[in-house]
Amino acid sequence: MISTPILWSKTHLRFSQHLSVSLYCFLGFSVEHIRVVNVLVNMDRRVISVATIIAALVIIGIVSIVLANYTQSSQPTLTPTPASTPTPTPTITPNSTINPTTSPVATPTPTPQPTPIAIPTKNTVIEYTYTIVKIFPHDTTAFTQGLVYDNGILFESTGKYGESTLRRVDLETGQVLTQIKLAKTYFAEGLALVDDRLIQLTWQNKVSFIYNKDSLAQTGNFTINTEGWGLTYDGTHLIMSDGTANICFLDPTTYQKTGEIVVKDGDTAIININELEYINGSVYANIWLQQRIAIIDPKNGLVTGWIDLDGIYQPQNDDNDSVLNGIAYDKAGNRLFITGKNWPYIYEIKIQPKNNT
Ligand SMILES: [Ca+2]
Repeated sequence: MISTPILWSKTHLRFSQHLSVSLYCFLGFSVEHIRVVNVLVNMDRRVISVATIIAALVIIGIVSIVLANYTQSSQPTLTPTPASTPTPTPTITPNSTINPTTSPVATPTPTPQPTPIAIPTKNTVIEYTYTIVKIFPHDTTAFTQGLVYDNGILFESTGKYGESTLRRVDLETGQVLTQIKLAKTYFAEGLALVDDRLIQLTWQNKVSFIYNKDSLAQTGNFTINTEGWGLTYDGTHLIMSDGTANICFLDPTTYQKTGEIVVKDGDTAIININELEYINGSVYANIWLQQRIAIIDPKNGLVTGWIDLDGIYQPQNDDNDSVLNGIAYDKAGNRLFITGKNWPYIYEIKIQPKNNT
């Protein structure tokens, strides 16, 4: 008969043995080691108890470690986030618009177009046409060689030997208000107004006459070295043509030549420059026997435009001398007048580039 304490001890011993074996198997010990343990267990109950306690503590520790690992492994794995690649910042063009009410559909950005590079031309010449604003009467006996407007009055120089005159004409009625006749030996040409002086050229007489603009009384004369064709005044200089492509500048007081330009359309010299009118920085010039007016830059002589007046008036008698000649400008009223030799009309015209019509 086995006493209770002994039975407990044996039971406890077997439990401890199994526990130790399981523990050491778990820990990976060899069977040889298990036998050693059994030997140790059989040695002493106190050693067995201590071993049991150590085994229990070890099991608790292992279980704790396993549980801890399990808990850790059950946590979401924090995958290192790869370094974010810089996202290109969308470029906001100045013209792009943001509409918060619409879906963010990318608006095509207009492709910038290369700015056309203006290639300066050597000489830009504008072709003008005209419209008639008003028609005024004109004396058909007036062989117009010079025309100037001043405060409602047209001053006119007429040519031909034996017929040359200087006259004051009422623009509206065409009535000749005052007139002087030149000697038969003079062929009158261009005319300009400098303050209260009228300057009248002669064709081949190498002389110019000076008059009071109100009385038309001659107050003087001066010599010119070329033929006289057209004349105008820009406020600083008298500007004179001589039938060639040359235009010269004269001092308006001494009448001495101060400069000269050659009228060219591109590389082509324009000869037969006839009656002149200075208008807002340009010199407008009739070209003898042509139905057009040249617009000339007085700084360099280059033609900047042509006014095509073809068809504005056709002489009835096929008189080849009755050609376009005579330009006057009303600066205050911005009115441009043109006429011709022995024409029955003076035309107030407006000009505009042909490509705008
Ligand atoms: Ca004129």
